Amino acid sequence: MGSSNAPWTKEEFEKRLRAKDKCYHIYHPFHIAMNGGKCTKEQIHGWVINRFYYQIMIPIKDSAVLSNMTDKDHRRLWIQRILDHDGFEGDEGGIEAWIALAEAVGLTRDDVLSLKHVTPGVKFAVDAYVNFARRAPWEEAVCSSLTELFAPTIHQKRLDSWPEHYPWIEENGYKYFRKRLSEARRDVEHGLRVTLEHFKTREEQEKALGILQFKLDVLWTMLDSIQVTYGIGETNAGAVTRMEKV
Ligand code: AHQ
Repeated sequence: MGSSNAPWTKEEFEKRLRAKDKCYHIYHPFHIAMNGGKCTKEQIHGWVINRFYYQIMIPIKDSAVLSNMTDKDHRRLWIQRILDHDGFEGDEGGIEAWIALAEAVGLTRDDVLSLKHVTPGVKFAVDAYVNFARRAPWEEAVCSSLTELFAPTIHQKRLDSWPEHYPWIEENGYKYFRKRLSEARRDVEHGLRVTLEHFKTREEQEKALGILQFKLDVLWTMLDSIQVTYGIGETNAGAVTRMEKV
């Protein structure tokens, strides 16, 4: 039996990172309702509009990480993430694909671009993620992106369940989720290699688990704020009316 502070083997470390799937936002009541067909059109709109803020901040976050990355080989891999969202000649990218999702659910381009319906809670959670990534050592920021270990499952769940639950959503809206299935898997290949390599002592490995938990909490808190604002189902269960801004 190794001493209590012996580092985990890479296999054990990866197992503990993956075990955090139980805290993933696929299990949040709002996502369970959404993927179960219980959300109203207005709640879907609220989610698309608020998640847009997350989407446009990802390339900003990734640019901050890139600026801290001192190793060319890692930058060559990481820069692809920015292109995935911002697009490049011949591929409009993820931000445009998210706007296509917005139009497919019946929103306008301006409904998302204006950011006027982004809730304070979503903004604070996303900004906490971006500011963490700006200041943390780049390997820690890479570790925080490992929530994408669990992302293919949630993208696939939407592709499998939304068309039957929400037949009014146009097919063109699903391209973003399809795109992420391969991009998330490719991201994770790099992110996991960096994480398993960088966090060596038991204390560092425990810190990595804490960083992953922080990002899981960012995603969870975004949905808390969306649920409180829009509620769940026809009765808007749980929604809280905010005071009008003075
Ligand atoms: O669409 C998503 C995306 O582009 C990213 C980038 C990555 C990161 O750098 O933290 N995380 C992430 C995620 C995306 N979609 C979320 C979803 O539920 O649709 C999942 C989210 C993630 O798991 O971190």
